[in-house]
Amino acid sequence: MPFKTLPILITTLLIFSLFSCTGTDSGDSAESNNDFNEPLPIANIIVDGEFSDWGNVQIKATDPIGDQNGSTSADLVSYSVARDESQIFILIEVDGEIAFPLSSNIGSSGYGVYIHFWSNEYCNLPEERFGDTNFLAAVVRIIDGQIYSSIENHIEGGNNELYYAYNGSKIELSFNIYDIPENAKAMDFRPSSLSYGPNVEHDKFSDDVINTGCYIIPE
Ligand SMILES: [Ca+2]
Ligand SMILES: [Ca+2]
Repeated sequence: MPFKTLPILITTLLIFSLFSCTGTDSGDSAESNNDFNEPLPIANIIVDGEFSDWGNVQIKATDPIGDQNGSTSADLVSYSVARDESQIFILIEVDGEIAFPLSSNIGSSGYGVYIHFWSNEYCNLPEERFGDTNFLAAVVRIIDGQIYSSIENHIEGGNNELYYAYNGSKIELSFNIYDIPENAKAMDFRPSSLSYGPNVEHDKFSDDVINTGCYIIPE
């Protein structure tokens, strides 16, 4: 019955076109190495505030310069991610210098990365994203003159160890690979500069995973 099968055929072609665009075409954004369905790069990173160990790791995504609220310490420029057999590493670069607080006229502030987990390998199907409470937040912030760091586990609750070191315009972070939830197939990273209180001062990467990219989680 051609009149019945035609709409089905059109729908199928539309769905196929959609997947062709979002799933396999990675060449649209010149600034970001946001290929989908790629593994986390492996690198020997030491969290020590010295950054030559990132030399072979491609920048994953960039953020515009000058789009922040407040000082250049809040202005995110790029981020990179890597792993070894036991740790996930994140490198964030800002336009100014990494600073705690972000500037002298604000109090509690710092840097964070929101890490979402997906049950498919492309981070591209909204219904496949784990629930909004199912993510990690890696946060380094200053409170009353003291810097605190933790990876807040929104899957099981509680905070785990987040290591950090910074120097000049960059800060590197690491956390244990076992903090990744079971059954997650892929993850995306949303770096942010953060401030708390009346003088809002921050910047963040796009909430669109098309811009920030996606990584397959190692088995
Ligand atoms: Ca290092
Ligand atoms: Ca920026």
